Amino acid sequence: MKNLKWKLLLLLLLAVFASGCSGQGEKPKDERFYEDDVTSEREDHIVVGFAQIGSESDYRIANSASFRETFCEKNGYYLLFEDGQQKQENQIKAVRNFILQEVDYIVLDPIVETGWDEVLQEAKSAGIPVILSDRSVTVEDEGLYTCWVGSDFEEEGRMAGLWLENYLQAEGRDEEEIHLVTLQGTPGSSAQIGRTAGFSEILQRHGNWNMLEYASGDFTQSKGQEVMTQFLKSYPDIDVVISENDNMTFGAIEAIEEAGKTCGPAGEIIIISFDAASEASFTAMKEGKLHADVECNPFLAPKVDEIIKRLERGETVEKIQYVEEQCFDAFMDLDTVMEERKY
Ligand code: GZL
Ligand code: ZN
Repeated sequence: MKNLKWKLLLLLLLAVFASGCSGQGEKPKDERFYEDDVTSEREDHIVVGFAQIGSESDYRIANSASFRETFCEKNGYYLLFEDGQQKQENQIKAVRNFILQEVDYIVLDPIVETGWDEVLQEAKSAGIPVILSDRSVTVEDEGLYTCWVGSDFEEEGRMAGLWLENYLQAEGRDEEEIHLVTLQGTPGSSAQIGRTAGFSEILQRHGNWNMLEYASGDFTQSKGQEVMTQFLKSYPDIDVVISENDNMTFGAIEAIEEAGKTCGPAGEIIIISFDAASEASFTAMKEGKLHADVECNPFLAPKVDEIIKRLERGETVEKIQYVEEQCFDAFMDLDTVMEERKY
């Protein structure tokens, strides 16, 4: 019996040395790059956790691609990318996960403006800087985030209103009673709040502009089509549709055509959109189905990259950093515009 015991012990010792798992041994390479284990990345990468909203629109797809392209290994980054699937609680969970993993920076694109104080306080207590990208937050203490880089949504709304003002003047319709409806984006999101407020500033200047109704299409094509169908049933005379993003616009165009009506410069209903973040929106303008599209620049990652590099050098950064944007319309040389842009 005794002999057997010695033999078993010997076998066990051999097994331990053979596998080299004395506990201190180097982890096999593939395990080192396991998604959730970023500690091994710390030495030579800036570890960034990005809590993205979802994939609800062409803008969002372009915005996510911008982050994946910019925050790559050759740029000195290790990116943890979490898709919130359009739910705030998923984004909050993602931020808590980044804190647990002790990332160097958290980038957050907050789906709505409120409900972030607690989790941003946790990030601050963990000493992790938070950079807001695209949409912004309303919090008690502005010190809970380092800075926000994105669009001036109110300016976007004003640009849409001014474009309509000029167009109606040019058409000799500046005294006519104009009936408008608005497809709003996700209620409470910075883009929805800003675009509605900015357009409303111009709306107030025209007693003959009658806004029949605001309703949310949640920035998606299907909801946009559903709401536009409802609008067409409720109002026999719609002169203008303000649609707070292109995907809702594509849905609205379908609904208008299904109702046997037409829109765009070639049609009877004026339609103005936001984003201009995909080829489809420029095609809609070239086909005469869409009058104007206020750009919402999705390529924010290079700006966030520049901010992080400046913070790494110990520099301070401005609290708010707007990206450049313009209003495109069907009457421009859109072929040239598209050549100059990324699509
Ligand atoms: C605006 C962005 C909005 C886009 C929509 O910066 O947050 O969210 O306008 C997207 O297309 O869904
Ligand atoms: Zn009318």
